[in-house]
Amino acid sequence: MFDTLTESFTSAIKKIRFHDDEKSLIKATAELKKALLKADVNYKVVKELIFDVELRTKAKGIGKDQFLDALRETLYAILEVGGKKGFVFAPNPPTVILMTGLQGSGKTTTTGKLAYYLKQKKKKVLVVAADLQRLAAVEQLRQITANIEVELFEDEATKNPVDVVKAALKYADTKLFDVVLIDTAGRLAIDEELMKELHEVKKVANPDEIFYVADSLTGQDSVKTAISFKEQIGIDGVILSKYDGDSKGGVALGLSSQVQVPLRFIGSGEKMEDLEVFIPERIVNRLMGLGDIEGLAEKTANIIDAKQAKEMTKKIRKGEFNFNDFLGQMESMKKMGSMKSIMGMIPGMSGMSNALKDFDLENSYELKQIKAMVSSMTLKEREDPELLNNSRKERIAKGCGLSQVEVNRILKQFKNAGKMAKKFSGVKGMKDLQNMVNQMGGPGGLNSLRR
Ligand SMILES: Nc1nc2c(ncn2[C@@H]2O[C@H](COP(=O)(O)OP(=O)(O)O)[C@@H](O)[C@H]2O)c(=O)[nH]1
Ligand SMILES: [Mg+2]
Repeated sequence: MFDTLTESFTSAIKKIRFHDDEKSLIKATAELKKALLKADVNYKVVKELIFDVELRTKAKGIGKDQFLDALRETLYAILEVGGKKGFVFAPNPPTVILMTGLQGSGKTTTTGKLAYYLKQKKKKVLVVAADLQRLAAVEQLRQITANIEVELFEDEATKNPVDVVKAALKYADTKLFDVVLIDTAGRLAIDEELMKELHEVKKVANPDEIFYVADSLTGQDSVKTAISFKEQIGIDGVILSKYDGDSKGGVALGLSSQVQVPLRFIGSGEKMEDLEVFIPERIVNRLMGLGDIEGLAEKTANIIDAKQAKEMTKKIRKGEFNFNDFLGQMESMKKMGSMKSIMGMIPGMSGMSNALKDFDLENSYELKQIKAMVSSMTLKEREDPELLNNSRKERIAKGCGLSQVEVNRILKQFKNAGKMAKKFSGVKGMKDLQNMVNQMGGPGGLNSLRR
C-alpha cells in the first residue's frame, strides 16, 4: 500500500540537490509536482500543495531541511481535515455505523473487514443485513460473518430494510453489543430511489456515523460520488476500497481535502484482514519514507497477542531470543500477510519492499530448512542455542538431512537476526535501522534474501 506514492515522494526528495537559492526550490517543487501528478493526485490538490510548500519553505528560509519540514506540514494539513480518525466509539454503546456506497464499491466486504477489525479489539459486533435489493447480498454477508465468527442479524421475511434495522437495534440493545454495522443496498449510480431508501434507513438507525465506501479504482469519480453522498445524506467518514488494484494511490492523498470528510480506513484486498486505519501522521511518515512504526506494531499486535509481544520484546532486549521464539516469529509473520506490506511500514524500508515482491515466506526454502533443523534439535538446544557445539551440530545436520555447512549458515543467520532484533528493540532502533539500510546499499542489497 502507498508504494507508488511513497516511491514518487522519496524519489522526488532524493533528486533534490538543495542549495540555498530560490532556483533549487523551484526545481524541487517541479520534481514533486511531477511525482504527484504521476500518482494521479487531483490537479487542484497538487497545485495547492505545491503553493503551500513553497510558501512554507520560504518562510523558514530555503534549504533541504526546511523544504522537508514544509512538505511534511503541508501533507499533514491536506490529510487532516478535522473530524475523527480510525474507528471512534460512541459514548454510549452500541456505536451504530451505517455503511453506504454505490453497488460493487465494496460495502459488504468492508463491513466484514470492519467487523473483523473490531473483533480483534475484543468488541462485540453485530452486522445487519439491510441490503435487501439483491437476493445474493444476504447470503454474501452470511458467508462473511460466519467466516469471521461475528453475529449477523437478518430477516428473510421482509423486503423492507427499515424493519430489519429497527429489529436489529432492539436486539443489539438487549444483547449489549458494542458496535452495530449496517450494510445497506447500493445502486450503480446515485438515483432518487436509493437516496430515499437511505434516508429512511438513516432515520430509524440514527447512526453515530455514516461511512461512505469509495472504490479507489474509479479514481476521481469516487471523489465526486463521495461529495454527492455527503451533500445528499451526509457522511462522516470515507473508506477507500480496492487500494490494492492498479490504483496509483493519488486518490488517497487528495480525498479528505476534496470531500472535506476524513478518510478513515483503506481496504487493500479481498481478505478480511486487508483493512488499515488511516491516520494522517502515520501516512505522512510513510510517504516521506520514514516508516509507520505504530501501524506496524498494530498489525503485529493483532496477530501476536499483547502479552506474547511484551514477553518477546523483553527476551530480545536481554538477548534471550531462542529458536522456539524464532519459529514462532516466522509463523506470525506468515499470518501477517505479505512481507511487502510489512516492509513498507518499516522506516527506510519502503523502497525495499519491491525487492521482496516475490519473496514467499510460506514456501520459502529457507524457512523449510530452518524448521527441519529445529525439529532435529532437543528442547534444551532450542531454548539455548549456545549449547550447540560441533558434535551437537553434526548430530543435528544428520537428523535433518542438511549439510553441516548449511546448519552453520542458518545458525549464523539466527545469531545475526537475534543481534539485529536486540538492536532495533532499543530506543536507538530507528536510527540503527536506517544506518543498516544505507550500509546494505538500498533495495538491491537484500537480493540475497530472495533465492
Ligand atoms: N481487490 C479488492 N477487492 C475488493 C476489495 N473490497 C471489495 N472487493 C471486491 O469487490 C467486489 C464487490 O464487493 P462488495 O463488498 O460485494 O461490494 P458492495 O456491492 O458495495 O457490497 C467483490 O468481489 C469484493 O471481493 C478490496 O479492497 N480489494
Ligand atoms: Mg453489498
